[in-house]
Amino acid sequence: MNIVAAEVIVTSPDRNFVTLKLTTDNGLTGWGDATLNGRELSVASYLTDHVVPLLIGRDAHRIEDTWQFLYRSAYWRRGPVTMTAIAAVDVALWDLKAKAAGLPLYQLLGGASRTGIMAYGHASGRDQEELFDSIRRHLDEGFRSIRVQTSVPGIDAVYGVIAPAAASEHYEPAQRAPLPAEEDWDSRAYLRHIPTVFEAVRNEFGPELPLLHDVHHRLTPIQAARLGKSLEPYDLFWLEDCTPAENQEALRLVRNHTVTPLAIGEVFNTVWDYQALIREQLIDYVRSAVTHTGGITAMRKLLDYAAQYQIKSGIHGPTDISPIGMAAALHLDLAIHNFGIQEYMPHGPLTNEVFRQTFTFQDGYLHPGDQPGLGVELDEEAAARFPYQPAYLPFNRLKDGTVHDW
Ligand code: GCO
Ligand code: MG
Repeated sequence: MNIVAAEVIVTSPDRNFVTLKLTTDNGLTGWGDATLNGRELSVASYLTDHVVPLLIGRDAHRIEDTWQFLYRSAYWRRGPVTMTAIAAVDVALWDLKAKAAGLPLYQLLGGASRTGIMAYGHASGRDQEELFDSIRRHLDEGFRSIRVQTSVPGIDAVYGVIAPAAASEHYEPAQRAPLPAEEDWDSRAYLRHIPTVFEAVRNEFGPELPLLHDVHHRLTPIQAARLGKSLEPYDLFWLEDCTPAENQEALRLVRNHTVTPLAIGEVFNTVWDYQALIREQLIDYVRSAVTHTGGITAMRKLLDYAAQYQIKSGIHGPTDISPIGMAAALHLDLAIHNFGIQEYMPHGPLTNEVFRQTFTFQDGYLHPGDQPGLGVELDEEAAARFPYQPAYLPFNRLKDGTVHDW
Protein backbone atom coordinates (compact mmCIF):
# COMPACT_ATOMS: atom_id res chain seq x y z
CA MET A 1 0.00 0.00 0.00
CA ASN A 2 2.09 2.93 -1.28
CA ILE A 3 1.23 6.61 -0.99
CA VAL A 4 0.61 8.10 -4.43
CA ALA A 5 -0.70 11.55 -3.45
CA ALA A 6 -0.56 13.86 -0.43
CA GLU A 7 -2.46 17.11 -0.26
CA VAL A 8 -3.14 19.81 2.35
CA ILE A 9 -6.66 21.24 2.56
CA VAL A 10 -7.31 24.49 4.42
CA THR A 11 -10.96 25.25 5.12
CA SER A 12 -12.86 27.57 7.46
CA PRO A 13 -16.38 26.38 8.25
CA ASP A 14 -17.18 28.07 11.61
CA ARG A 15 -13.37 28.29 12.10
CA ASN A 16 -10.06 27.33 10.43
CA PHE A 17 -8.99 23.71 9.97
CA VAL A 18 -5.96 22.23 8.20
CA THR A 19 -6.33 18.66 6.95
CA LEU A 20 -3.85 16.27 5.35
CA LYS A 21 -5.21 13.88 2.72
CA LEU A 22 -3.18 10.81 1.76
CA THR A 23 -4.14 8.59 -1.19
CA THR A 24 -2.72 5.11 -1.77
CA ASP A 25 -2.22 2.98 -4.88
CA ASN A 26 -5.00 0.62 -3.73
CA GLY A 27 -7.48 3.52 -3.81
CA LEU A 28 -7.76 4.32 -0.09
CA THR A 29 -7.90 7.80 1.45
CA GLY A 30 -6.45 8.60 4.88
CA TRP A 31 -7.14 11.83 6.80
CA GLY A 32 -5.02 13.67 9.36
CA ASP A 33 -5.81 16.84 11.36
CA ALA A 34 -3.02 19.46 11.10
CA THR A 35 -4.83 22.35 12.80
CA LEU A 36 -2.80 24.64 15.10
CA ASN A 37 -5.12 27.40 16.28
CA GLY A 38 -3.94 30.88 15.28
CA ARG A 39 -0.86 29.52 13.44
CA GLU A 40 -2.68 27.36 10.88
CA LEU A 41 -0.73 28.26 7.74
CA SER A 42 2.66 27.47 9.29
CA VAL A 43 1.69 23.79 9.58
CA ALA A 44 0.13 23.84 6.09
CA SER A 45 3.46 25.12 4.73
CA TYR A 46 5.54 22.66 6.83
CA LEU A 47 3.54 19.83 5.31
CA THR A 48 3.23 21.08 1.73
CA ASP A 49 6.77 22.40 1.37
CA HIS A 50 8.75 19.91 3.46
CA VAL A 51 6.81 16.71 4.20
CA VAL A 52 4.57 15.96 1.19
CA PRO A 53 7.60 15.40 -1.12
CA LEU A 54 8.93 12.79 1.36
CA LEU A 55 5.67 10.83 1.50
CA ILE A 56 5.14 10.01 -2.16
CA GLY A 57 6.06 6.39 -2.85
CA ARG A 58 6.35 5.41 0.85
CA ASP A 59 4.70 2.25 2.18
CA ALA A 60 1.68 3.53 4.12
CA HIS A 61 1.80 0.51 6.44
CA ARG A 62 5.15 1.59 7.93
CA ILE A 63 3.75 3.96 10.55
CA GLU A 64 6.49 3.71 13.19
CA ASP A 65 9.23 4.00 10.57
CA THR A 66 7.59 7.06 8.99
CA TRP A 67 7.19 8.70 12.42
CA GLN A 68 10.86 8.14 13.32
CA PHE A 69 11.98 9.26 9.86
CA LEU A 70 10.03 12.54 10.02
CA TYR A 71 11.08 13.25 13.64
CA ARG A 72 14.77 12.43 13.28
CA SER A 73 15.52 13.44 9.69
CA ALA A 74 14.34 17.03 10.24
CA TYR A 75 17.20 17.38 12.78
CA TRP A 76 15.21 20.24 14.45
CA ARG A 77 13.12 18.37 16.99
CA ARG A 78 9.90 19.05 18.87
CA GLY A 79 7.83 22.23 18.80
CA PRO A 80 4.13 22.64 18.05
CA VAL A 81 4.45 23.17 14.28
CA THR A 82 6.68 20.12 13.71
CA MET A 83 4.74 17.84 16.06
CA THR A 84 1.36 18.89 14.60
CA ALA A 85 2.63 18.12 11.10
CA ILE A 86 3.99 14.72 12.20
CA ALA A 87 0.68 14.02 13.99
CA ALA A 88 -1.29 14.71 10.81
CA VAL A 89 0.79 12.17 8.86
CA ASP A 90 0.59 9.63 11.70
CA VAL A 91 -3.20 9.87 12.09
CA ALA A 92 -3.72 9.65 8.31
CA LEU A 93 -1.55 6.49 8.23
CA TRP A 94 -3.54 4.89 11.08
CA ASP A 95 -6.76 5.78 9.21
CA LEU A 96 -5.37 4.04 6.11
CA LYS A 97 -4.17 0.95 7.99
CA ALA A 98 -7.54 0.51 9.68
CA LYS A 99 -9.39 1.02 6.39
CA ALA A 100 -7.12 -1.54 4.72
CA ALA A 101 -7.93 -3.97 7.56
CA GLY A 102 -11.66 -3.16 7.32
CA LEU A 103 -11.71 -2.36 11.08
CA PRO A 104 -12.48 0.68 13.22
CA LEU A 105 -9.14 2.07 14.35
CA TYR A 106 -9.63 1.21 18.04
CA GLN A 107 -9.52 -2.48 17.12
CA LEU A 108 -5.95 -2.07 15.90
CA LEU A 109 -5.02 -0.39 19.19
CA GLY A 110 -6.05 -3.44 21.19
CA GLY A 111 -9.84 -3.25 21.03
CA ALA A 112 -12.32 -1.54 23.34
CA SER A 113 -11.45 -1.35 27.05
CA ARG A 114 -14.81 0.27 27.86
CA THR A 115 -18.25 0.72 26.36
CA GLY A 116 -18.21 4.53 26.21
CA ILE A 117 -15.98 7.54 26.75
CA MET A 118 -16.97 9.91 29.56
CA ALA A 119 -16.91 13.47 28.23
CA TYR A 120 -16.94 16.84 29.96
CA GLY A 121 -18.59 19.94 28.55
CA HIS A 122 -17.80 23.66 28.97
CA ALA A 123 -20.24 25.65 31.07
CA SER A 124 -19.61 29.34 31.60
CA GLY A 125 -21.39 32.52 32.63
CA ARG A 126 -20.75 36.18 33.22
CA ASP A 127 -22.67 35.93 36.48
CA GLN A 128 -24.12 33.19 38.67
CA GLU A 129 -27.47 33.07 36.90
CA GLU A 130 -25.88 32.71 33.46
CA LEU A 131 -23.47 30.08 34.82
CA PHE A 132 -26.24 28.01 36.42
CA ASP A 133 -28.29 28.21 33.18
CA SER A 134 -25.27 27.04 31.21
CA ILE A 135 -24.67 24.11 33.61
CA ARG A 136 -28.37 23.12 33.35
CA ARG A 137 -28.20 23.31 29.55
CA HIS A 138 -25.18 21.00 29.52
CA LEU A 139 -26.89 18.54 31.86
CA ASP A 140 -29.93 18.58 29.53
CA GLU A 141 -27.64 17.86 26.56
CA GLY A 142 -26.44 14.75 28.40
CA PHE A 143 -23.14 15.90 29.91
CA ARG A 144 -22.33 14.19 33.20
CA SER A 145 -19.14 16.18 33.93
CA ILE A 146 -18.86 19.94 33.66
CA ARG A 147 -16.04 22.45 33.36
CA VAL A 148 -16.94 25.67 35.17
CA GLN A 149 -15.54 29.04 34.00
CA THR A 150 -16.88 32.37 35.18
CA SER A 151 -16.33 36.11 35.05
CA VAL A 152 -14.50 37.77 37.93
CA PRO A 153 -15.58 41.13 39.37
CA GLY A 154 -12.99 43.69 38.32
CA ILE A 155 -11.83 41.80 35.22
CA ASP A 156 -13.54 42.70 31.93
CA ALA A 157 -12.86 39.62 29.79
CA VAL A 158 -11.84 36.27 31.27
CA TYR A 159 -10.74 33.14 29.39
CA GLY A 160 -13.53 30.62 28.89
CA VAL A 161 -16.39 33.05 29.49
CA ILE A 162 -18.28 34.14 26.46
CA ALA A 163 -21.71 35.72 26.08
CA PRO A 164 -24.26 33.03 25.09
CA ALA A 165 -24.87 34.77 21.71
CA ALA A 166 -21.17 34.96 20.85
CA ALA A 167 -20.59 31.36 21.91
CA SER A 168 -22.73 30.09 19.06
CA GLU A 169 -20.66 32.11 16.57
CA HIS A 170 -17.24 31.24 17.92
CA TYR A 171 -17.55 27.62 18.97
CA GLU A 172 -14.62 28.22 21.29
CA PRO A 173 -14.22 29.75 24.74
CA ALA A 174 -12.00 32.48 23.32
CA GLN A 175 -12.58 35.62 21.33
CA ARG A 176 -10.91 34.89 18.01
CA ALA A 177 -10.35 38.02 15.90
CA PRO A 178 -8.50 39.23 12.77
CA LEU A 179 -5.90 40.67 15.20
CA PRO A 180 -5.32 39.42 18.78
CA ALA A 181 -8.05 40.80 21.07
CA GLU A 182 -6.78 42.32 24.30
CA GLU A 183 -8.18 40.87 27.53
CA ASP A 184 -7.28 41.81 31.10
CA TRP A 185 -6.15 39.91 34.16
CA ASP A 186 -5.87 40.31 37.93
CA SER A 187 -4.72 37.21 39.83
CA ARG A 188 -5.70 38.53 43.28
CA ALA A 189 -9.29 39.27 42.21
CA TYR A 190 -9.49 35.84 40.57
CA LEU A 191 -8.12 34.00 43.64
CA ARG A 192 -10.69 35.72 45.88
CA HIS A 193 -13.63 35.00 43.59
CA ILE A 194 -13.25 31.42 42.27
CA PRO A 195 -13.79 29.55 45.57
CA THR A 196 -17.09 31.42 46.07
CA VAL A 197 -18.23 30.26 42.61
CA PHE A 198 -17.50 26.60 43.36
CA GLU A 199 -19.21 26.88 46.73
CA ALA A 200 -22.35 28.21 45.00
CA VAL A 201 -22.23 25.52 42.29
CA ARG A 202 -21.86 22.73 44.87
CA ASN A 203 -24.76 24.17 46.91
CA GLU A 204 -26.98 24.26 43.81
CA PHE A 205 -25.97 21.04 42.03
CA GLY A 206 -24.91 18.80 44.93
CA PRO A 207 -21.77 16.82 45.73
CA GLU A 208 -21.85 14.19 42.97
CA LEU A 209 -21.40 16.13 39.71
CA PRO A 210 -17.75 15.99 38.56
CA LEU A 211 -16.56 19.62 38.21
CA LEU A 212 -13.44 20.83 36.40
CA HIS A 213 -11.75 24.22 36.10
CA ASP A 214 -9.13 25.66 33.72
CA VAL A 215 -6.76 28.36 35.05
CA HIS A 216 -5.17 28.78 31.61
CA HIS A 217 -1.57 29.14 32.82
CA ARG A 218 -2.08 32.38 34.76
CA LEU A 219 -0.79 31.85 38.30
CA THR A 220 2.58 31.72 40.01
CA PRO A 221 3.35 28.41 41.78
CA ILE A 222 2.45 29.74 45.23
CA GLN A 223 -0.80 31.31 43.93
CA ALA A 224 -1.71 28.01 42.24
CA ALA A 225 -0.98 26.16 45.48
CA ARG A 226 -3.32 28.52 47.33
CA LEU A 227 -6.07 28.07 44.73
CA GLY A 228 -5.78 24.27 44.84
CA LYS A 229 -6.01 24.37 48.63
CA SER A 230 -8.97 26.75 48.69
CA LEU A 231 -10.88 24.53 46.22
CA GLU A 232 -10.36 21.31 48.19
CA PRO A 233 -13.78 21.49 49.93
CA TYR A 234 -15.48 21.44 46.50
CA ASP A 235 -13.86 18.19 45.34
CA LEU A 236 -12.75 19.12 41.80
CA PHE A 237 -12.21 16.38 39.22
CA TRP A 238 -9.20 18.45 38.15
CA LEU A 239 -7.61 21.87 38.19
CA GLU A 240 -6.10 22.48 34.75
CA ASP A 241 -2.98 24.41 33.68
CA CYS A 242 -2.66 26.21 37.01
CA THR A 243 0.81 27.57 36.12
CA PRO A 244 2.55 28.25 32.78
CA ALA A 245 3.14 24.71 31.63
CA GLU A 246 6.75 24.88 30.45
CA ASN A 247 8.19 25.06 33.97
CA GLN A 248 7.79 21.48 35.21
CA GLU A 249 9.40 22.33 38.58
CA ALA A 250 6.51 24.66 39.47
CA LEU A 251 4.19 21.71 39.85
CA ARG A 252 6.37 20.25 42.62
CA LEU A 253 5.58 23.25 44.78
CA VAL A 254 1.86 23.16 43.93
CA ARG A 255 1.72 19.44 44.64
CA ASN A 256 3.33 19.88 48.06
CA HIS A 257 0.46 22.09 49.15
CA THR A 258 -2.73 20.62 47.75
CA VAL A 259 -4.60 17.37 47.10
CA THR A 260 -6.74 18.94 44.35
CA PRO A 261 -6.01 16.75 41.27
CA LEU A 262 -3.90 18.49 38.61
CA ALA A 263 -4.17 18.29 34.82
CA ILE A 264 -1.63 19.80 32.45
CA GLY A 265 -0.28 19.65 28.93
CA GLU A 266 -2.47 21.04 26.13
CA VAL A 267 0.46 23.19 24.95
CA PHE A 268 2.96 20.31 25.25
CA ASN A 269 4.04 18.37 22.19
CA THR A 270 6.33 15.52 23.23
CA VAL A 271 6.84 13.07 26.10
CA TRP A 272 9.87 15.14 27.12
CA ASP A 273 7.59 17.95 28.29
CA TYR A 274 6.18 15.50 30.83
CA GLN A 275 9.36 13.73 31.90
CA ALA A 276 9.60 15.07 35.46
CA LEU A 277 5.85 15.57 35.85
CA ILE A 278 5.14 11.89 35.27
CA ARG A 279 8.20 10.36 36.93
CA GLU A 280 7.68 12.41 40.09
CA GLN A 281 3.89 11.97 39.96
CA LEU A 282 3.30 15.74 40.02
CA ILE A 283 0.14 15.57 37.91
CA ASP A 284 -2.94 13.34 37.67
CA TYR A 285 -4.05 13.85 34.05
CA VAL A 286 -2.23 14.23 30.72
CA ARG A 287 -3.94 16.99 28.69
CA SER A 288 -2.13 16.71 25.34
CA ALA A 289 -3.98 16.76 22.05
CA VAL A 290 -3.32 13.76 19.81
CA THR A 291 -3.00 16.30 16.99
CA HIS A 292 -0.30 18.44 18.66
CA THR A 293 1.73 15.63 20.22
CA GLY A 294 2.88 13.58 17.25
CA GLY A 295 -0.32 11.61 16.67
CA ILE A 296 -1.56 8.26 17.90
CA THR A 297 1.89 6.62 17.83
CA ALA A 298 3.42 9.17 20.22
CA MET A 299 0.33 9.65 22.42
CA ARG A 300 0.06 5.92 22.99
CA LYS A 301 3.65 5.80 24.25
CA LEU A 302 3.13 8.89 26.42
CA LEU A 303 -0.04 7.46 27.98
CA ASP A 304 1.60 4.06 28.53
CA TYR A 305 4.42 5.84 30.39
CA ALA A 306 1.84 7.76 32.45
CA ALA A 307 0.01 4.52 33.23
CA GLN A 308 3.01 3.21 35.21
CA TYR A 309 2.33 6.03 37.69
CA GLN A 310 -1.50 5.80 37.78
CA ILE A 311 -1.71 9.02 35.75
CA LYS A 312 -4.68 9.07 33.40
CA SER A 313 -5.67 10.62 30.08
CA GLY A 314 -7.65 13.83 29.67
CA ILE A 315 -7.17 14.42 25.96
CA HIS A 316 -7.62 17.97 24.66
CA GLY A 317 -10.86 18.36 22.69
CA PRO A 318 -11.97 21.97 22.13
CA THR A 319 -13.34 22.96 18.72
CA ASP A 320 -9.89 23.84 17.38
CA ILE A 321 -9.32 20.09 17.17
CA SER A 322 -11.09 19.10 13.92
CA PRO A 323 -13.55 16.18 13.85
CA ILE A 324 -10.65 14.12 12.41
CA GLY A 325 -8.47 14.92 15.43
CA MET A 326 -11.42 14.25 17.76
CA ALA A 327 -12.01 10.85 16.16
CA ALA A 328 -8.32 9.98 16.63
CA ALA A 329 -8.66 10.86 20.32
CA LEU A 330 -11.83 8.79 20.70
CA HIS A 331 -10.31 5.63 19.22
CA LEU A 332 -7.36 5.98 21.61
CA ASP A 333 -9.65 6.74 24.58
CA LEU A 334 -11.64 3.59 23.92
CA ALA A 335 -8.58 1.35 23.68
CA ILE A 336 -6.22 2.47 26.49
CA HIS A 337 -6.51 1.19 30.04
CA ASN A 338 -5.66 4.47 31.82
CA PHE A 339 -8.47 6.53 30.33
CA GLY A 340 -9.58 9.42 32.57
CA ILE A 341 -11.99 11.75 30.78
CA GLN A 342 -12.36 13.34 27.31
CA GLU A 343 -12.98 17.04 26.69
CA TYR A 344 -15.84 17.51 24.25
CA MET A 345 -16.98 20.78 22.73
CA PRO A 346 -19.45 20.12 19.91
CA HIS A 347 -18.53 21.65 16.55
CA GLY A 348 -20.75 24.05 14.64
CA PRO A 349 -23.16 23.03 11.87
CA LEU A 350 -20.91 24.17 9.01
CA THR A 351 -18.02 22.10 10.40
CA ASN A 352 -20.29 19.07 10.45
CA GLU A 353 -21.17 19.70 6.79
CA VAL A 354 -17.51 19.58 5.79
CA PHE A 355 -16.47 16.71 8.08
CA ARG A 356 -18.87 13.76 7.80
CA GLN A 357 -18.67 12.03 11.15
CA THR A 358 -19.90 8.80 12.68
CA PHE A 359 -19.04 9.30 16.34
CA THR A 360 -21.93 9.48 18.80
CA PHE A 361 -22.65 11.25 22.09
CA GLN A 362 -25.27 9.68 24.31
CA ASP A 363 -26.00 10.02 28.03
CA GLY A 364 -22.65 11.69 28.63
CA TYR A 365 -20.61 9.10 26.74
CA LEU A 366 -18.87 9.40 23.38
CA HIS A 367 -18.16 6.50 21.01
CA PRO A 368 -16.11 6.65 17.78
CA GLY A 369 -18.44 4.27 15.91
CA ASP A 370 -17.55 1.14 13.96
CA GLN A 371 -16.78 2.36 10.44
CA PRO A 372 -13.41 1.14 9.11
CA GLY A 373 -10.70 3.70 9.93
CA LEU A 374 -11.34 6.88 11.92
CA GLY A 375 -14.97 7.13 10.79
CA VAL A 376 -14.65 10.71 9.48
CA GLU A 377 -14.54 11.74 5.81
CA LEU A 378 -13.88 15.26 4.57
CA ASP A 379 -16.23 16.53 1.86
CA GLU A 380 -13.84 18.42 -0.43
CA GLU A 381 -16.54 20.30 -2.32
CA ALA A 382 -18.05 21.55 0.93
CA ALA A 383 -14.57 22.44 2.24
CA ALA A 384 -13.87 24.57 -0.86
CA ARG A 385 -16.85 26.78 -0.04
CA PHE A 386 -15.12 28.06 3.13
CA PRO A 387 -11.80 29.80 2.42
CA TYR A 388 -9.22 30.47 5.15
CA GLN A 389 -9.88 33.45 7.42
CA PRO A 390 -7.05 35.00 9.41
CA ALA A 391 -7.89 34.51 13.11
CA TYR A 392 -5.77 35.04 16.21
CA LEU A 393 -6.22 33.95 19.81
CA PRO A 394 -6.56 36.76 22.39
CA PHE A 395 -3.86 37.87 24.83
CA ASN A 396 -3.80 39.40 28.32
CA ARG A 397 -2.52 42.59 29.90
CA LEU A 398 -2.37 43.40 33.61
CA LYS A 399 -3.87 46.68 34.88
CA ASP A 400 -0.53 48.48 34.42
CA GLY A 401 -0.24 47.30 30.81
CA THR A 402 2.19 44.39 31.33
CA VAL A 403 1.59 41.46 28.96
CA HIS A 404 0.53 38.39 30.97
CA ASP A 405 0.00 34.70 30.15
CA TRP A 406 -3.29 34.03 28.33
C1 GCO B 1 -9.17 23.88 26.70
C2 GCO B 1 -8.25 24.89 26.15
C3 GCO B 1 -8.70 25.59 24.91
C4 GCO B 1 -7.59 26.48 24.37
C5 GCO B 1 -7.60 26.49 22.89
C6 GCO B 1 -6.48 27.28 22.30
O1 GCO B 1 -8.94 23.48 27.83
O2 GCO B 1 -10.07 23.47 25.99
O3 GCO B 1 -7.72 25.70 27.15
O4 GCO B 1 -9.88 26.27 25.08
O5 GCO B 1 -7.69 27.77 24.84
O6 GCO B 1 -7.55 25.16 22.46
O7 GCO B 1 -6.40 27.02 20.95
MG1 MG C 1 -7.26 24.25 28.72
